Amino acid sequence: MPKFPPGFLWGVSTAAYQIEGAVRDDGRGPSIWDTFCHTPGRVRDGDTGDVACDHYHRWAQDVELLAGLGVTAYRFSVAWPRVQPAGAGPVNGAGLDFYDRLVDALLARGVAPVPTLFHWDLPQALEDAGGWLERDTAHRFADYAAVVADRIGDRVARWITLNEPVVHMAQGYAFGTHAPGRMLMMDALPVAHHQLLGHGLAVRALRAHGAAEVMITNNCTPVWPAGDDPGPAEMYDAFHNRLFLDPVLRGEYPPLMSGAEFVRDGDMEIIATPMDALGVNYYNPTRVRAAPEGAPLPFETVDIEGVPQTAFGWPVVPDGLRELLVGLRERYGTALPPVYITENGCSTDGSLHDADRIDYLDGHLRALHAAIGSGVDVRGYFVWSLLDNFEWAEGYSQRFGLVHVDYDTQRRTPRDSYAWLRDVLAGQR
Ligand code: IFM
Repeated sequence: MPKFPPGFLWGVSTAAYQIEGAVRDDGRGPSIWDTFCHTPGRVRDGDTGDVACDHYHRWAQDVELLAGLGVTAYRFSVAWPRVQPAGAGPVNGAGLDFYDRLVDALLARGVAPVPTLFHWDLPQALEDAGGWLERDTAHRFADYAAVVADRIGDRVARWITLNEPVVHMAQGYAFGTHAPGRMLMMDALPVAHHQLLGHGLAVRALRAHGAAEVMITNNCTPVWPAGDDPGPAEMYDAFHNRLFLDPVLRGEYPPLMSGAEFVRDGDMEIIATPMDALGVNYYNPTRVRAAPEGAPLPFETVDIEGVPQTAFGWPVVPDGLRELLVGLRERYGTALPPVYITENGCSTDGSLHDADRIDYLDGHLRALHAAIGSGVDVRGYFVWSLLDNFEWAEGYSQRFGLVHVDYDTQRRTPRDSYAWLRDVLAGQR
């Protein structure tokens, strides 16, 4: 593996609902994912995050796995319903204690904590009041950000506000395949705006608490037209990428948001509050063509053929990461802050001998190195994920972990990819 720049951050990522379990412990309130999972037919095999990887009780063992891997950073998410069970008002000290202990344990092992404040587990009480369709949720999010920063901000330098707001809007509110399961199609657009407003307000709240580096994490994809007409691909690009990048980096929306009455005077300045970095999650490019007449959206995705696929059926295109990063630099120029790849990884058949994951990571790291070589300022890379975990609507059917989890016994067994990455990281020191 070629050498990455000095000080480059090496990490792995997880998210609260996907690993913690303990959904009723120590005062945690219900989240939209608890409700969704317990609604028959929503999640494959009726799986829930009730226990997940039991990380809430086994966190110390998981910190040892991180230390053994030799990462210098760990991206985890804070469960809003653990900290503020009703999403507003009373704070649950026991919930904060959990993250406080985790941060201390990470620092003791030389691992920088990188918390994400929202990775989709909205407190159910806020959803009952309208969720992200309501502007008030943005203000509640900023209050919650301040509560968390007040407790662990003295030891945390880098913060992520939201994870993949496009996925939460599209799957949660437009198509109904994720919690909260609403099917509003284009009427879900206020969810984009209110999440971004919450992001901007949270950036300000975190700064007021002395945060050194604040970013948003977006899911980004290079978009490839399926035929001669670039129109559908441009529309998809606007919906998936630009809707969440243009406002934070340029202070404006792409035309698809024109005339939206929920965008108020002053909102764009808040949303464009300068960030110190941009988090990018990359999995694969997307090929797009026009949808048949009468379809609810004007575009549809098409399989990318002739390349390997992950267990999820996602195409493996390592160079797409280089293409994406170079494209972002061309599009945003000096407005593009330093980038962290905050997720990249693949699901496999679950075997401990995961040569396919090693190939995936090796290819993507080389593509990342090439992007850096062509001048994109990338400061770190996080593998999704440390452990096999609850993969949302797919339940436990997709295994993304460097470490295998036996869900009957909660036994953790490092895969071949864990040893491979440990050796790669040793070579980078
Ligand atoms: O598991 C998810 C994660 O929660 C968000 N990014 C994509 C991952 C794989 O689907």
